[in-house]
Amino acid sequence: MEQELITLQNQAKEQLAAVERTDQLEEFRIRFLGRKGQCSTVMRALGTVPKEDKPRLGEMANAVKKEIESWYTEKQQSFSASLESSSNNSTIDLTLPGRKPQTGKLHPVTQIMNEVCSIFESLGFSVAEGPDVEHDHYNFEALNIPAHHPARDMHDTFYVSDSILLRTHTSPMQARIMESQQPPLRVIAPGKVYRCDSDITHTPMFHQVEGFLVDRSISFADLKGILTIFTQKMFDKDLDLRFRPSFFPFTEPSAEVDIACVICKGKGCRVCKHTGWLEILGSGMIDPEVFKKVGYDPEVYSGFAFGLGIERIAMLKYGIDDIRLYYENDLRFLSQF
Ligand code: 2U9
Repeated sequence: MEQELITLQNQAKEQLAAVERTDQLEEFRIRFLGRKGQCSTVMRALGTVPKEDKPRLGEMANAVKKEIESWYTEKQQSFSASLESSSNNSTIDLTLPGRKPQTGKLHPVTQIMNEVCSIFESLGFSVAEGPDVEHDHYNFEALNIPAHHPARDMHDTFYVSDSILLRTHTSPMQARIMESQQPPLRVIAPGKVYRCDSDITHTPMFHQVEGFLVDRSISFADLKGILTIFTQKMFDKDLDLRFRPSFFPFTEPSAEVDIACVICKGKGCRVCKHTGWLEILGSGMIDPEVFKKVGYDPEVYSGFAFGLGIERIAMLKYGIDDIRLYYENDLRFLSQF
């Protein structure tokens, strides 16, 4: 019995030294100190030893059990201390709220561009994209912009060579389509355009959507109908709208479309320069000269065209007064949209 107690003490010491995790410590407790563990087994065996040896062996067994219990408690305390110090010293604070991952968003100009395109797509227009670097024939000549027109001046247009330039509008794409396809046609051309201009309402590169519809018997009423639906979907269905006479070389008659100021609702403010109106797009019936240049008979076909600047629409929609903010890549500005 004496030898058994010494072996039990040695085994417990050895096995506790090998314990590295709390689950192993719990297994140790059950094995040595549990109700059916080795210490209880030894205590029960005391009942079978001779009466005269009982006090001595009983005292010895109690001492071994106490020793094992104190080793176990010591190990348990060292585990909780190291757990506490690792969570105190660590750079990870498990009590902090989680960090929100930074997610990207579409640029506000792209958001408005997508919105404009999807409104026209819902009205049956298809989308065509063309080259940013254009031939002056498609950018000017085919659109009835003659050689002496001021838009052709180097102060307005970025020339790559005598006859190659950065497109100043997306209409060249439509001239290309008219040259190669027959009516009926309903097409919008979204994309980047370039003009030699820079101030709070102009950047040298900006985005446009220009569109046209050509068929038999198309009238100004069709133009008004489509552009009214577009404006109502883009802004507000109850917004007042007006068509104001204007001039473009490629349309006759031409009209600019104004909406009641989105800021002051037509009462007059700084944004609408106290007129109560904001110009949002240009439009008109396609000039018969444009039809002749692409080989359509103007006696058979008629159509309307329109154009809008995306940055301008985005500025009006979001109440931004400096266009350059869109291109400064300042996330404090961009992340608001
Ligand atoms: C073809 C014939 C005619 C497209 C049109 C406008 C009127 C227009 C401006 C709006 C603001 C450009 O971004 S902006 O400066 N555009 O006012 N654009 S009619 O006319 C066409 C298109 C294609 C074959």
